[in-house]
Amino acid sequence: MNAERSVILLKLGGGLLTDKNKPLSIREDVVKSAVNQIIDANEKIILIHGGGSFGHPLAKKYSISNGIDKTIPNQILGVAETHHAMVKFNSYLIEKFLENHNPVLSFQTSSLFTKDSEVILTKSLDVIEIALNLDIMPILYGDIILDKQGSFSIISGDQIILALCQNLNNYNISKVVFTMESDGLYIIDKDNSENCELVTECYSNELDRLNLADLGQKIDVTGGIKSKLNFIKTICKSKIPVQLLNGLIEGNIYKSLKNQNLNCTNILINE
Ligand code: IP8
Repeated sequence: MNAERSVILLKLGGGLLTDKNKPLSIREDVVKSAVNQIIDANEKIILIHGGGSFGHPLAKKYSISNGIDKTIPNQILGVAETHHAMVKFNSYLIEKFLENHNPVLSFQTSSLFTKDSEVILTKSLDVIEIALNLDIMPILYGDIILDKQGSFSIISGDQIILALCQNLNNYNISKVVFTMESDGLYIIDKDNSENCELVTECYSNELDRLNLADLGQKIDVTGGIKSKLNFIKTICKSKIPVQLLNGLIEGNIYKSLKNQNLNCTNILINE
C-alpha cells in the first residue's frame, strides 16, 4: 500500500440532510453548507450519504431490509422505487457540487456490492481509486442491494464505509467521519439518568464499557446507535480512527477535514 495516498471517508447522515418528517424532502441549507465546507477544505475525500427521508420511508413501507416476501404487495416495485428515490437524492447533491465547478462522480452502490445471505460481497473498487487519482470525488449512497440467493436488502452508508475500509487497495484511509445531528456519543450520567455528557475522546476498546444514551432515529431501517457502534468497532480494527460530529454546526465539517479542534467524539485506535 502507498501510504502517501491518503483519503478521508466522510458520511453525511441522511437524517442530517433531509427532513425526516416529510418524505422526499431535502434540508437545502444544510446540504449547501456541507457542500461548501467540503469544497473549501479541498481534501481527498470519498463521500457517502445516507437515505434520510428518501430511502428510509420506502424501505420501511416495503420491508426491503428483511428480504423478499411474496405477501407484501408490490414489494419488487418498492425495491426499484427505493433505489430511484436514492438516485434522485444523490443527483441533487451531485448537482450542488457541479454548480460549484467541483468534479464529483456518483457510483451506484447497488452495482458495486452484492449480498450472499448475510455477507456483503464487494466488486472491484478500482473505479473509485481511479476517480481519486483524477482528483474526482467519488460519492456513494445507501441503496438497495441484490442478494445472490434471489432476494434483496438495504445496504447502509455505514456498511459501505466498512466495505471501503476493508477493500480499498491503494489508498490509506486517514479517518472516517460521521456527521450527525448531535455532537457525538453521549453517556448517561450515573447519578442522574436525565443528564447526558458528551464523550469527547475514547479508545475503541473502551466503547463497550460506555453507558451510552440512545438519542434515537425512529424511521432508520438500518439500526440506531448500537449498530453504529458495532461499525465503529470494526472500522477501528482496521486501525482507522473515527470521528462523530454535529453537521448542523456551521464549520464543523471543514474543521474535521482540516484536522482542526472541534467539539465532537473522537474514537482513537489502540496501538
Ligand atoms: O441512511 C440507508 O442508508 P443509511 C439507505 O446510511 C436506504 O442507513 C435506501 C434506506
